[in-house]
Amino acid sequence: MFINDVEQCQWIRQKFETPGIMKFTNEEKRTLLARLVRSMRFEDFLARKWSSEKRFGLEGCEVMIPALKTIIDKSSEMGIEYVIMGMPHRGRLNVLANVIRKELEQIFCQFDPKLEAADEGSGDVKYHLGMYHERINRTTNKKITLSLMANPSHLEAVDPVVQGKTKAEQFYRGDTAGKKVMSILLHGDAAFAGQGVVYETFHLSDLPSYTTNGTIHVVVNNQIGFTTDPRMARSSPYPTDVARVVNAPIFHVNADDPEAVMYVCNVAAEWRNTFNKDVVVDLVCYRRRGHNEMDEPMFTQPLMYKQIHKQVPVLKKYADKLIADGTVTLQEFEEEIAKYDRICEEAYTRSKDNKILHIKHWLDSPWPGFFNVDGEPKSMSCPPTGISEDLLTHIGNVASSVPVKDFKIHSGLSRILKARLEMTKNRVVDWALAEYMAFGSVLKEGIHVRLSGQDVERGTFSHRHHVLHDQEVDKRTCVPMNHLWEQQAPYTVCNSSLSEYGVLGFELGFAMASPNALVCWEAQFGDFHNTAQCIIDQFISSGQAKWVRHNGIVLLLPHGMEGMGPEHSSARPERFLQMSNDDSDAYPEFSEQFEVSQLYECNWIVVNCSTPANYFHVLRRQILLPFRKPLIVLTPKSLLRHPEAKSSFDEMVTGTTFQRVIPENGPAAQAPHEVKRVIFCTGKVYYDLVKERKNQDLEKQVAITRLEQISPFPFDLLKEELEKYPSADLVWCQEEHKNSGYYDYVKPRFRTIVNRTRPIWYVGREPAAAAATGNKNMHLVSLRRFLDTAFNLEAFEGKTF
Ligand SMILES: Cc1ncc(C[n+]2csc(CCOP(=O)(O)OP(=O)(O)O)c2C)c(N)n1
Ligand SMILES: [Mg+2]
Repeated sequence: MFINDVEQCQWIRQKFETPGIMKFTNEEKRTLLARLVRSMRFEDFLARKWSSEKRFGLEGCEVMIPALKTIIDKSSEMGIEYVIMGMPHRGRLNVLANVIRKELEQIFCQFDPKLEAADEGSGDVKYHLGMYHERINRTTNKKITLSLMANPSHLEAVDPVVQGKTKAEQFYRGDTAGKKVMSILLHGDAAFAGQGVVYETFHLSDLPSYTTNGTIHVVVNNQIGFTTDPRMARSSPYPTDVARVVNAPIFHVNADDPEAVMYVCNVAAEWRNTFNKDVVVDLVCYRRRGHNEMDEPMFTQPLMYKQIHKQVPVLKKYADKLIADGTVTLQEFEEEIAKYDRICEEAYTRSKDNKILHIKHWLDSPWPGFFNVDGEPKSMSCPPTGISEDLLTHIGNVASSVPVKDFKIHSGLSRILKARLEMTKNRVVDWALAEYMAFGSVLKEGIHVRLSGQDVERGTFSHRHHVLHDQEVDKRTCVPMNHLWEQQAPYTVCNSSLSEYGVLGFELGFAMASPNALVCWEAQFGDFHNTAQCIIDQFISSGQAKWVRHNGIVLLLPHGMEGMGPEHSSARPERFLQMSNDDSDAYPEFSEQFEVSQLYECNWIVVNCSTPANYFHVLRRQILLPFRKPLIVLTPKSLLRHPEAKSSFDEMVTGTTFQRVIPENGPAAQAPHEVKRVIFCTGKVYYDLVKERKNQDLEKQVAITRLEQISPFPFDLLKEELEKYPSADLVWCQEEHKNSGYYDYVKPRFRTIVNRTRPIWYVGREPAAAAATGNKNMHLVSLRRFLDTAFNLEAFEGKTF
């Protein structure tokens, strides 16, 4: 890499070019040997006891354990108190045992097929689980906290999650320069060079609201192998070059030379803790076995593996050297081995008593005080989400002002702020102001709010303007949200780099650190979230089921068919709904706390609010709930400025709350027996339907009921609605194409409520391959067509279902 800082170049030169600089005391060499003994004998022990189980052993790179321990020792010496780690499968159990120091019996018992899970959820394989541990670092005698993040199989996906959590831990400690909290990321060589999220994650390291002030990366590089013969230079079928990936110094070191590894790791830790920049340690090694222990590498790399099998293990080589130069005796070495083998045997015996697995013991982020002692929510209710009129007015006034002196804003923005003031006086809000009030009110309650994504400070649709820019002083900015009260939690609003995978992973990690934060990620358009699909599938949808940890991240996904083309129209609600875990066919029992218990059971919440007030409430509910669930919000575009899409303070004041369903409340609701049709819908199409109903003078015949929380499905409220209109047609109307949107999700659930006695007719666009047309005219024609059907009261006559 190119370093354009003379001081840093000199620093590196001095560390590597000073003759004789690599010196260790006998004590240090003995510690290194003992660490190698543990690393090697741990793998041997597992191989002996469970010869046919996958464990993704370290054989060939046993030096990784002393390498990590050296990095942690040095960092602890330089002031680090908390290390957050992310890593793939290779050597993970060894890291848990010998770096994090998870009790060995807890690891061994995981190999028992009869082990029963005590927690809810589906669990995960042993080499994916996380860990959190506070201990005393034996070298420095200082307290150190180590956390290894749970991860999916998807290589490198955990990287941005680790960085987000690290950033959060730094933020909550006021550790702005990263002097106390640090992350370490481990990589395989193929994954490091092959997965774009590695690059996306590196790219975050220079952005102020995303930097973790330097990360130490360790690559287990078993590609290059021990041979210089290029025909045999790869022990894996994925040709890559580690050096091409990053803009950070890379220290390549021979993994067969433990002292060189120890030296380089010390330098890397010093580098990170001196310059607060990323650094890569490339452990160039070989892999003694196949990809996992069941693989036969001789199938595909016969000559190379013949050579590998001739290699003397690093432990033996290093022990021979220390014995030869008199640093240890053979007897001391053998005793060290016998001692560790005994520790493993004893733990193995104890592990047999463990018949129950508590995934809760494998949490990477404890949330002290949030749950009760049994890890359950402290209540099963949610307080109403409305707030006092005074608060609404105060927040509205600050949102309309420039709270610092001599600050000149753009005249266009002055108009926007004036309009906000006017709304506040008139006791109404639009979308942007409702969001302001939700964020502002939770800040008052000590909840940190973080909003991240591309161009979120201004808002993609230029509606938000949370950061004001002085028109006369370069780079002078002001965030009025941080001027609401003297005592308030901080508000972070930050434009991200152009990344979805990396940034969404980062925010998810941020949200993991504490339940007392409202962490929101906004996509530029909802369509783009699919570049972050792995984070959505592997962490957000299924994270709690696999790893127990709740997460309250909010995804704001601009969505709506407005003739803006196939990639600016759809947040693909159908995909979120398809992954929702509520049962379409089970008729639920309606208890008093149905709303909250349903939320507690679900894997995430999907909403599409039709009013600013409801958006305000759902954001506040997210924090007032006694547990955390991811919240997916389909957010509007044209409704941001729609004259009808406004809410009165009356819908937000104390006593009001989030409405999962907004029932028809016009003339049709006054005489429900005369209603011919009930149209159920969600989101923006409501406004088109209401307008059309008025035009056709059908306000008595057609009721329109809005579904605001789509999943979990509000069976209870919809049942009431359905029973109210016994002789009406039931219609689901959506603007999305039939194979997208909500229809496939809502249809079987409506049918469950009516016990399959009445049909729920579909009105909307035909099925289509692309999410929307790129032709405005075609868009309008299809809109006209489905609105006609929606109000044609004979449309379904005689049709069977
Ligand atoms: C995103 C993703 N793609 C593919 C895989 C399947 N896979 C598992 S391990 C592996 C090879 C990894 O090689 P490397 O990163 O060098 O690690 P090593 O096993 O050599 O330590 C692959 C392709 C995966 N787990 N994740
Ligand atoms: Mg590899």
